[in-house]
Amino acid sequence: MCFITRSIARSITLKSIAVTALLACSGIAFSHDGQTHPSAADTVMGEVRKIDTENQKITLKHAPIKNLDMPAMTMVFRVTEAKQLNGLKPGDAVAFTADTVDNILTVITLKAAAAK
Ligand SMILES: [Cu+2]
Repeated sequence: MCFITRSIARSITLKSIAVTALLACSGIAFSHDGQTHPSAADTVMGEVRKIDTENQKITLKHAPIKNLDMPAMTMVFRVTEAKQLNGLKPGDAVAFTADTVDNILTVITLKAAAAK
């Protein structure tokens, strides 16, 4: 959409129209804050390795995380709420979404999944 608007703007000699069109484009571009937001489509399969309820942390062996551009690995994530860890134990299969929150890799949604 932006591309077409810019092409039209370039072909029009009236500068004000071109500027208006470019501003409209910027508005569209900046309406997104540039951060990645996990959606249901970004759900990642993982296996619980360690639970640290006190520090709201979980160690997960996870499949590639597309929205974070991260390959499969085992790593520690923060959870947004300690209660997300309720009922989980090492060895459990989980389905989760993760994102960077305040520069910390954080599990956003987390639920037990059927074992593979
Ligand atoms: Cu990782």
